[in-house]
Amino acid sequence: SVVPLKYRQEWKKFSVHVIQDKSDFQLGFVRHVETTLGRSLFNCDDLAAYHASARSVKDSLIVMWNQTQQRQTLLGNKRIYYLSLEFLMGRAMDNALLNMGIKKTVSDGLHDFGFHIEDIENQEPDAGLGNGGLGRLAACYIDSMSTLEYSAWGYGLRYEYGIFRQKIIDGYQVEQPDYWLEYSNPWEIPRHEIGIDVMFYGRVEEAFNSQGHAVKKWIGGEIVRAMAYDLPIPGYRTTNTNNLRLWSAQPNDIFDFAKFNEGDYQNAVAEQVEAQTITSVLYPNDNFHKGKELRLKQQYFWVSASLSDIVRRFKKSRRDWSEFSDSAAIQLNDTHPTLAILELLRVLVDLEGLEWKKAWDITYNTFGYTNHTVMQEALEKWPLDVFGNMLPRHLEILYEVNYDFLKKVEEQFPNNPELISKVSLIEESNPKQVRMASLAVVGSHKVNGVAELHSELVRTQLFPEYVKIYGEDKFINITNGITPRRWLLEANPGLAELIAEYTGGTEFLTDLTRLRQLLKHIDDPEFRSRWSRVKQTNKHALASMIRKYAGRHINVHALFDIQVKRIHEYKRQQLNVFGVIDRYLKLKKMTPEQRAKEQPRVVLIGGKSAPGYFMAKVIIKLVTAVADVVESDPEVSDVLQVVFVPDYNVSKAQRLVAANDLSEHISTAGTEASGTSNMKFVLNGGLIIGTVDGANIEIGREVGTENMFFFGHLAESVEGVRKENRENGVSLDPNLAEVFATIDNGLFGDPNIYKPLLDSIRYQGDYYLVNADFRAFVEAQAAVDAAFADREGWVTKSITSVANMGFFSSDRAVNEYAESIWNTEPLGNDC
Ligand code: T68
Repeated sequence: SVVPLKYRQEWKKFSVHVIQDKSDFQLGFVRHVETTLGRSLFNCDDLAAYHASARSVKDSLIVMWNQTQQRQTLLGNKRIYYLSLEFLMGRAMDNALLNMGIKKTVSDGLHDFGFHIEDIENQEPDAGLGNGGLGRLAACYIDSMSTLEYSAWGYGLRYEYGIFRQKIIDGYQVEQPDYWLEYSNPWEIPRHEIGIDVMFYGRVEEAFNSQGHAVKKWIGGEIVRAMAYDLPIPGYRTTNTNNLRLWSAQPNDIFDFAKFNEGDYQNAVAEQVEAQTITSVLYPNDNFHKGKELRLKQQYFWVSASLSDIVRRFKKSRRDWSEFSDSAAIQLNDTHPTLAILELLRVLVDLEGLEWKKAWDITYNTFGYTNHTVMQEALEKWPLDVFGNMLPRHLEILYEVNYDFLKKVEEQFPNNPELISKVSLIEESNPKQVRMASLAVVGSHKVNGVAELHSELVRTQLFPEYVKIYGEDKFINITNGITPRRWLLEANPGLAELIAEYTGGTEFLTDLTRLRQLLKHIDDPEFRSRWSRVKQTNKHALASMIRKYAGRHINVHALFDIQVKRIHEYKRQQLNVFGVIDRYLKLKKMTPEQRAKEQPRVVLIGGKSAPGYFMAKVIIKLVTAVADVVESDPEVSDVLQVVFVPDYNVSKAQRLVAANDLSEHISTAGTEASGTSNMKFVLNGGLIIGTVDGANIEIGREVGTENMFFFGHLAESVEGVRKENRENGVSLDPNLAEVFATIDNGLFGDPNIYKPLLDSIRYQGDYYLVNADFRAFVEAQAAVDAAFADREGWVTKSITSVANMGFFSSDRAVNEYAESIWNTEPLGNDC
């Protein structure tokens, strides 16, 4: 299939080239309108213009992608494979234009045709293939891996329905399907030629190979075909364009011939169509494991297709198996892809005929595992019977791994049955369960947490026995990071421009520590006033977004206080809203003169609840009810506004972070592994009110605790408070008691709606320490008001914080992974 040398000159005359100037873009644009879309200048609306623009830009991306893949293959460096069940990408267009450095070119080109680039970009639906932090982290990391010129691929699933759209009806969350592919996805390249058959169920038989050795054969199962869709991931200011490969389950021509022969044609076809459901929908839970069989099927489908692809690529290089882990590093983004450990063993032993010991060493050296939570309810476990029925051969392999592992443990720590039962890969419960986190630890050469405190808790609370067995060095910390391209340049172009002017160029976008240069100008009145003006402009922009999506007019001169993230009891939006009610009650007790002296505040709360998470839905209802009461009370609405931001997603996040004065990261200490939105908000010039949890701690260390509003119990005292609550009951803080009384009295509608939420605190032990942290929270909010009243002081805090955020770039994080887990280096600009 290779074009012979003598024809290549001719071919190259017509090679597509990357967009250089306006007319390159326009040529592509018009060609796509008139051919791909089959339209003309008589019926090209904004949507068509978006699709034509995207396709014109994608043509360039594909050229860059092809060159990158050829170069990477030629150089033969180790490839990084980032396996994540979620990639929360958001929109692609603006990011591609900025990374390729052609935003102005495209904007001008569109303008010449009578289009405005913002309107065109607004046509793009978010790629919402993730729930929250974990999925967005994967998106930031692939951006950094491209930008830093690592040879890297992401592997995930191409869900037809991403995270649901959230409607608020009568104050309640209502879920609607997110059919993001409705008008097709112009950024993807369907790879019809890459189809991989994945088997489920069936049985294992003994057979003999050509050398007469006994081997296991997995046969007779249901087969589903995985088809690849590729998304080119451009780096910033480099042509290095990595690949995100998403698998889609396809109906195929592999038939149930038994049924077919019985004349049951329709059912044979129907089964194939049914197979497609594997990739139809993203599971909408965050930090919660709900053992659905289809979820396990998704996981194996994705893992099997990805590994078969990785192994095929390795075999093409004709290197010896002993070099596999020098040629590939596979990172497990949480336990969701942990089956990959068993699958690689199966491929190496059953299909490639390697000895067990050799296969094990290769596997162990290839995998790294990132843990994202220590909360018990989020840890993946699968009932042994479900597991063994769907993946009979993998269960055998699991037993073998477990046998070898426990034998070693027994040698190391003889006569310790308690230890053995704690670390076994199988929990002897009823029913028995496979412990996926344990398998991930045993099968990976490094395990990392995502912030210092979290990594400490991983070592001491989650896996202390494994630390004893393997030693400390296997368990490391890599604090999360965010990409400054999306979260500063794209989200806040005004601030990025100002920073560029005062740090001597745009280098800070690839070396975020350069933000420190801003400190030199901290006393410069011109710089300070421009800093404030940028924020003010962003607040106006957010106000119009809020008008559009929530129908509320907000006061742009008030302090913007924002809490946006998944709704979860541990993230404690309920603490925020109780604080708001407390503030409201205090305002109501004031005279008009007193009220006029208060610091005006707009409290914005947004986020999705898992559809089956009852308590989270109650919290949303309470926020919307409080918002309505405050809004319709003319006595307070000048100094306090509350808005629930519906359908929070990545593109809305970009607007919100740019406009924040204050953001809330107030999880019960020890529960939020890292948080990453905390980094985004501070990078955009806001301050944090937060608990001593996750990455808040390190942000405080970098920017200075005098620039943060910390409050609440520390992680080490949480268990003590819980115990005290269990034994002696919860004694409510008087102000919180008043808040509860107001709710019970019906100010926010039927009190029965909120009773479960209130009871969980006052009668059921207050597991999340809402009561225990309430007073400190209210006091910290008062400190915020006082600090904001000193506007100059606040600007100083804002500039100082931004200047010290360099550490939180995902470029730094990815370099740490490369150095301490993947053992690889960037390709370098040597080509
Ligand atoms: C988040 N985890 C952590 N999980 O909560 C957050 N879970 O502290 C951290 O910053 C972030 O990961 C990145 O490390 C999640 O987002 C999930 O979304 C999830 C999804 C499915 C199942 C379990």
